[in-house]
Amino acid sequence: MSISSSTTITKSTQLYGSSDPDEEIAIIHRNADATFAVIDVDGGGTLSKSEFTNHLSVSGYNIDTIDKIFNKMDVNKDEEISREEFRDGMVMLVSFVFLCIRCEHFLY
Ligand SMILES: [Ca+2]
Ligand SMILES: [Ca+2]
Repeated sequence: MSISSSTTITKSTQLYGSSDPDEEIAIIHRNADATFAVIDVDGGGTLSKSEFTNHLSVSGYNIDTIDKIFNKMDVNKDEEISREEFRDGMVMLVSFVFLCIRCEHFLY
């Protein structure tokens, strides 16, 4: 777990009704692991670009967006997303979405 992602979570409040940021991250990691297992069709323990693309295109994302998400998550640029990379990516994503929801509350 990187320091920056735990800091982001601490600033946002109570994502899943828990007041403990570590618990929230643990919940995100559990959800990430479950999603990871679904995407990892060959069970190899990493997500290839085709596994990732197949999963997200079914969810309605276009190829450009999928490419950008993949490249963001693939921190070490080995063209595969490891479980750790996926977990960090999900923490980033959930924090980002949550901040957007707060922005909307702020704006309207
Ligand atoms: Ca795989
Ligand atoms: Ca990687």
